[in-house]
Amino acid sequence: MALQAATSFLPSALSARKEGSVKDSASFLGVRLAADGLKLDTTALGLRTVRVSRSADIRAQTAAVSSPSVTPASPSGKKTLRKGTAVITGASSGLGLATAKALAETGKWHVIMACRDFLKASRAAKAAGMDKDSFTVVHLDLASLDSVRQFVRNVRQLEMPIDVVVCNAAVYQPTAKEPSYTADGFEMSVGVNHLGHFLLARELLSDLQSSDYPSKRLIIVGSITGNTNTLAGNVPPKANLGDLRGLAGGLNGVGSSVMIDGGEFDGAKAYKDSKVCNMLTMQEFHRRYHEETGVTFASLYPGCIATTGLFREHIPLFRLLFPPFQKYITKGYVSEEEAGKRLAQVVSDPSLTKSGVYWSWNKNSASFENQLSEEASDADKAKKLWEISEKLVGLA
Ligand code: NDP
Ligand code: PMR
Repeated sequence: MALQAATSFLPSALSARKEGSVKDSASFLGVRLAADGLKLDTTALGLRTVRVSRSADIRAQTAAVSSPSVTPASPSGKKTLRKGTAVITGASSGLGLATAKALAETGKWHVIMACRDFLKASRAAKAAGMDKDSFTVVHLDLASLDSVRQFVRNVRQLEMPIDVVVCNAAVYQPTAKEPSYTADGFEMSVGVNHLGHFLLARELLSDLQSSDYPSKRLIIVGSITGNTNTLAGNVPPKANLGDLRGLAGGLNGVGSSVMIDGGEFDGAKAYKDSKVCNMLTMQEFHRRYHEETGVTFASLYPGCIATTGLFREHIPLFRLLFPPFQKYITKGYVSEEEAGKRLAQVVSDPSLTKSGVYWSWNKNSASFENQLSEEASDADKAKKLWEISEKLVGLA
């Protein structure tokens, strides 16, 4: 019955699209969708210049004691690549865990699981069958800039090279009536998903740069819902950073808005805005640092992984209907395992070394370079976002 309710709305939404109507709309679990002329895309369905900082010195020293990226020829005469080390934030569930597992299973990667709940992460890795030598859990709470800085110190003490960093963790608060805040007073979704990762990525760039691994990568997970050039990205509330006046005011609700564009609090919009920030940040990193550092910067939409903990705060009816809706109606559904393989590809596949790309996968699970929306590819906005963000996290 409930499923029927969910499925019955959709043909009208899609047929409205087919007919190119600009007025038709459909409602799903209380959400109104205006399908106004959208492209239905179910397949996509402290370093301004790189300073060699003290941290880079530490990495350089540790690199001297760590194994070189290519070990000498074995008796068979074949050179082998050393194990890569990948830091993955939010590896205690969903996409992050599936990616950690996929990488660990190859035997070619050691995963640093950067998680806020140490015990949950260790248990999750064990339950996923990950070999105990294939991962290290290091505490990271992205809702605290102090925790991010502490994480960076801790991870350096492991004396492992850092070859890939994956900014994956996220919170989504679609039902929150009031905003909640990080330890530094930022609205939670943008604070965790964007600002915490911004500081982390900036700090670890020098470590990536000093790694001797052949392909060093910084990956920031994006999403279709932040891209208004897709049907999914046009489900209200739509992402929109406006002129970033709320962000510039500190997103703290004291004398400034908690929303990036300066509007009223909306948890679902805050998440989508944060994903736009993630995709803009990846491109700004690419423009500023790709040539200089050789690091590949990438983002992706892994598919709709409708079963993950991301929807934990959504109403129960949504959690019940969302997976079948995505599986049978939009066909955008992807399992955690498949999504993990996709992100693992962006981490390690030799054919995905192009920098500045937003990856997606088609129905046959083949990767392709996708187009970002106008806002998510706006270079001026990316620059402004970068400059405001570095002030907020204490880098400028
Ligand atoms: P999950 O909720 O399963 O995973 C999110 C992870 O983030 C969890 O490990 C969670 O930790 C962690 N996390 C949350 N807050 C913090 C914090 N303050 N500090 C450190 N870690 C934190 O969701 P998904 O796997 O679905 O999401 C992973 C990524 O995929 C996100 O970036 C999301 O935007 C993206 N994505 C997801 C899609 C989907 O359909 N699910 C589609 C497109 C993109 P804990 O386990 O302790 O709660
Ligand atoms: Mg969406 C091709 C259609 C498509 C795809 C790939 C997604 C992905 N969604 C699509 C369409 C629709 N969604 C339609 C037609 C509707 C009904 C109006 C719809 C509704 C909907 C809701 C209420 N969808 C959602 C929600 C959420 O709360 C999720 C969200 O926006 O989280 C931020 C969501 C999602 N839909 C997706 C994906 C991937 C999500 C999770 C978003 C994310 O992780 O970025």
